[in-house]
Amino acid sequence: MTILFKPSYLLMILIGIIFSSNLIAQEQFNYDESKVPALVLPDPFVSTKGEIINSIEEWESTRRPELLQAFADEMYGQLPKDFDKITFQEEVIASHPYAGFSSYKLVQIGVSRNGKTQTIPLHLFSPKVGRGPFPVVLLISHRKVEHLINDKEDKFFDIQQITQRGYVAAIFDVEYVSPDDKDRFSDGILTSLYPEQMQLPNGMRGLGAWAWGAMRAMDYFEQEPLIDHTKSAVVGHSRGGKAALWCGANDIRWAITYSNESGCGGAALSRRKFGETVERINTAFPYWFTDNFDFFNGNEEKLPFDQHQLIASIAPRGVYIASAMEDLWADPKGEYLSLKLASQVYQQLYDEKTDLPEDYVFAPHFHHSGSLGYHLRAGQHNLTGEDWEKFLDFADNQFGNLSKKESR
Ligand code: GTR
Repeated sequence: MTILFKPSYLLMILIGIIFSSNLIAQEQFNYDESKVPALVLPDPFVSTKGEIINSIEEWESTRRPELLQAFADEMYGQLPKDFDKITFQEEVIASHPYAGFSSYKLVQIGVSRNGKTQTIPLHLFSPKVGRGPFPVVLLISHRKVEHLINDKEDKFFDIQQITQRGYVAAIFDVEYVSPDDKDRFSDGILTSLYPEQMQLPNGMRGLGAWAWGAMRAMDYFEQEPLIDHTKSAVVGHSRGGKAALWCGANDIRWAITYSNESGCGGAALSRRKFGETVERINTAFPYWFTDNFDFFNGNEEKLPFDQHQLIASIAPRGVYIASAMEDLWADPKGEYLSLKLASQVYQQLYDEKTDLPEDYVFAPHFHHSGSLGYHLRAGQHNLTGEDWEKFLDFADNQFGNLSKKESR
């Protein structure tokens, strides 16, 4: 008996210590709106040389490229585009949990550069109803794909809803591009294909590699007759949502970019310092961003940009930001403000009539307005069936797919 009691007693003490130290750690972060500093944000419409940007031409030839360059140099690292060869090896998998209404194909994407090859498995579920070509949503996943496919209760990758609404559901695990691990992140393309990036202070790191991986999936979509790649969306949750924004901003082949609860380093404005901060993210996840980003630890005001300008760089294509009420760590209000500020570029340059409200309401709500979408849902940090439902509603509108939803 004593032997049995001792470990559980110790365990309780241990849990107590972990719980209280976690509380202390959380208390160091600001969750009080009144403590958010007055925001002085860099202007999307003024170039680094001080020129006023008045036209689509000036935005696309000057401002957008210089913003993307600054984000690459200081935050996400370079995004190499060159490789020697890409191949797609397909295998149809007949037996799977969604076989009643969906076909499963596993595609091995092989990318070669300088005599080395990286292989990335891409999983595709396509609707059995309808003939296609189908629109596609790609999820950048840092969770194990095998689990997501086999656990039908987990809607993180909602295969049933996505395919039954007439979309191809595609997913890859970042493990095969750059493992989501401090000690192993360079084991993927940063060793096999782009080793020189590791030597550069503005070199590619984890998040950039994941964005690169999504771009290779798009290379596959472009040549696959089952897929209408002009109706494509890249989706990421949290860390994946940061990578999705970086991907969507750089690669104009994506019609919609979805960034779910991406917070610091994603949709949230860094200068608000609400919830996770630049210093905290660089300390906990030093392998996500380029080395230069460390300079901004506790120094957010010195950033030559803020995250609204990353979202604006996606214009005029679709952008959707989502937040959850219990996810203060990701700063829901900061995520919304970024989108709202980015909407100025859609309105003033691209003449879009977006009408995202001025004031942020901290209650469940959504706005789908032209190319821009937002929702705040009740509950915790996660990607859920409810999020997918809103995402697909927005995509239906963008792609004129309303009939598919109605005929379900
Ligand atoms: C947290 C991290 C966030 C977010 C999240 C996630 O630990 O601080 O930036 O990316 O993980 O990916 O779920």
